[in-house]
Amino acid sequence: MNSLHFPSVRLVVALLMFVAVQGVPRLHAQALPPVLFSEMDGIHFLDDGTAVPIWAYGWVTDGFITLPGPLLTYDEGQQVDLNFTNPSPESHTIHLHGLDVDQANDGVPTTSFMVVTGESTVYSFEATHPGTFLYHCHVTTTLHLTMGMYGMILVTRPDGTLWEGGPAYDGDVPLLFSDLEIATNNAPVESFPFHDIRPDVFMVNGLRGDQLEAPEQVIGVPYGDTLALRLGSMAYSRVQCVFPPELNAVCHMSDGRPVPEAFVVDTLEIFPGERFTVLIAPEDGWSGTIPCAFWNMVDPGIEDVQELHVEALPSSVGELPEFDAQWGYPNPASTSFQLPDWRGSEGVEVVVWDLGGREYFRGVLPGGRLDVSQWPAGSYVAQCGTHPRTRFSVIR
Ligand SMILES: [Cu+2]
Repeated sequence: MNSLHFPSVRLVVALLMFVAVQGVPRLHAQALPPVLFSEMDGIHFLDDGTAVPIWAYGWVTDGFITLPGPLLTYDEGQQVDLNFTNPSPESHTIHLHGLDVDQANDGVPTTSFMVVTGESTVYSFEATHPGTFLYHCHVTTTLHLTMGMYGMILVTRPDGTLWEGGPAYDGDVPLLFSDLEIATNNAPVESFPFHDIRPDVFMVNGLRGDQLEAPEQVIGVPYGDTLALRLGSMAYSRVQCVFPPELNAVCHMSDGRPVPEAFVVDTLEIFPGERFTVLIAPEDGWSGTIPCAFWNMVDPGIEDVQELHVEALPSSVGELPEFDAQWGYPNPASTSFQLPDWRGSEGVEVVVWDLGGREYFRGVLPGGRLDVSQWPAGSYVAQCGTHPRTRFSVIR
């Protein structure tokens, strides 16, 4: 036996004793700031299994890119440093569409800068206004957009209102419309004028058809709850959504600002780059769909219809314990729920109550992330140590 390769029995015993005394060393004790990256070698699978080449954004910690890119969420008033690195073969930017940022941080190449291959940057801005926004690459824009370089940004308020003094609601539902032309993605050779792109795949959050019926895609609404549909379009099409009257849909915001007067909406037209915030408070027990038609912008006509599925959740019998706010994300949650990042909350016990005030969970959570994948649908209230109580919903 070669002692260089096999540690002595004494050393192994010493190591085991060390582990027994010290416990397993904690990994990832320090969270690094999240970094977005861009790549040009991704694949987006359609519902029928077709593999479409994409250029897109992803989190460095995930190691892969997605269409659409990750949802970026900020609190109103937050000073944001958006880290971006570009290891891909061409230059890209992040244009913060609709956000009030200064010219240097706007991601428009001609007026600020491009992030060339191998370079990194930080886009700094203050999230001054709550609302629904978008981001996308602004290099050879039509091409880089149709290849998949876009995502949604939500700026929300910890107190669960749409804006200061605005209506209260119970959860956000990001809905990003987009489309692509398979032939272009298969052979991305040059810049296209807008009218040369004729999309043949029409998506909501990168999905279509039956994919939108998957449990985690269905918009679950507990009785009595109000959800904020965050509708934004990166499509080349004009999107037209029809809200059944049972949803009691009211449009409150457009392009990241409150509309002068909220209006009941039955048909909503969303042009490329536009965003709307629509509150829905479905009638008890109502389940159904919101059909969204994609209209060709060049030769007027409907190309495709995708349906958003809304499902009533079980009746809210009983009462929730008192809560202070609705912080944390995503809300509603289906797989996991991230509690707010309270300073000093690491290692502190978390208690969760269900409807009726029964204690449903108690424990210490690394990183403050609750695994709710096996929890029944419904509303919950969580408290971490002596921090304020936060309410959230689980959907199935
Ligand atoms: Cu780009």
